[in-house]
Amino acid sequence: MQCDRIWRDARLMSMVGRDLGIVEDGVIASRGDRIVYAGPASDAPDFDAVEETRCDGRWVTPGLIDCHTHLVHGGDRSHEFQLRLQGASYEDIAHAGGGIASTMRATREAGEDALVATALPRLDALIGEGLTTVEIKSGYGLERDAEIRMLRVARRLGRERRVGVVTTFLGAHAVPPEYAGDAGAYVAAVCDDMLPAAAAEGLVDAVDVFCEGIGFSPAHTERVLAAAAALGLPVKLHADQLSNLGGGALAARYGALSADHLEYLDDAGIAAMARAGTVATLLPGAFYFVRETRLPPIAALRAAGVPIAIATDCNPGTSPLTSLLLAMNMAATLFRLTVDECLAGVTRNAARALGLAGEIGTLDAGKRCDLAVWNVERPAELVYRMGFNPLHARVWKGQ
Ligand code: DI6
Ligand code: FE
Repeated sequence: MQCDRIWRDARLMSMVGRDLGIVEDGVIASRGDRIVYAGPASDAPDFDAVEETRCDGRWVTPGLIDCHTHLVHGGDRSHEFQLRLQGASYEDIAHAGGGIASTMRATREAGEDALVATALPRLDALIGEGLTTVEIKSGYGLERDAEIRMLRVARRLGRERRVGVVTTFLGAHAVPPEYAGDAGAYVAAVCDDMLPAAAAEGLVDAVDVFCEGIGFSPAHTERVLAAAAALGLPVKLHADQLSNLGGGALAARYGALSADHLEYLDDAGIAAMARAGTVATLLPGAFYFVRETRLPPIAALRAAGVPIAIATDCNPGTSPLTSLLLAMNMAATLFRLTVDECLAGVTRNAARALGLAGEIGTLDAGKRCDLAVWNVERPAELVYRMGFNPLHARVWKGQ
């Protein structure tokens, strides 16, 4: 059988099925950007490959997927970090005109090239750890042109680097100063002007809302979700992060791909998400950075069979994190996720949170040939180390 590339002598974490899908003596073959075979060497067809790579017994996983980031933004918030070290809370800072509004100002001032230049080092850090797909949100422009610029930058990052980029419109991230005190008017602008304009340019793969006391009420959130649905766009939600507003259940009602954060998610929300097949995306970097003490309801999510994804939430205010490996370690240590759950969270379930379960996230014939090859002895080592990168090689679309 003809193929372009073959990887032999690999130990596979295929992530097919419910666990790690381990294959001890494995082979992967690709044609074009697709996997044509991934499985035991003993069952492999007789391949005639243009190029052959010996993995010398190394572990191979699907390329890692970060399904929730705010990677594109101007400036940083290290000064607010210092204020928080002196006792100010995230909400105090937000109410004093800092927080998302301060990143909004820096993002509006930055041109497209500057936004690309500041995002690239963050993207490169993720890629350097085996990332092959990243979701990138808007949400720091908070006006039509600046939101569109952020999404254009996100698309451009996908041309500057060999990586898949999935965009999310998050115009409803905060009420900008022009609409202070009139969230309803801003939501109308989001629904009637900003979102349709961004979608018309093909810049929107999904729509997200920050449903929170310091963000948007459930009623306003629902207007944005309905506008997205009317445009045929999938939705997701920042839900139940700092308080319980029923965000998980609201997300489920709109068939959301994912509901994210979820520290305050309640039983009704869990049941609704389970029924809707909505992924629970956990963001342990934000939990750590804001020193949250309330844990997401892991045991109940597990019991209900809600798929769990893990992401960096890379953003300047609450999670300046550019390591999915560290996010996995935090999910294990802080949330007590198992090694299998952590690895599924950055592969199979992250793919599902992006609506790409048929395309990426497992080593399976027909999927995109996105691989990470690791210098580790066993799977747990990928979750166990902190600040050490054992990546040996990364393959995107078969190359
Ligand atoms: N939740 C978060 O944790 C971030 N956005 C959101 O909706 C925080 C964004 C920021 O503070 O800049
Ligand atoms: Fe976020």
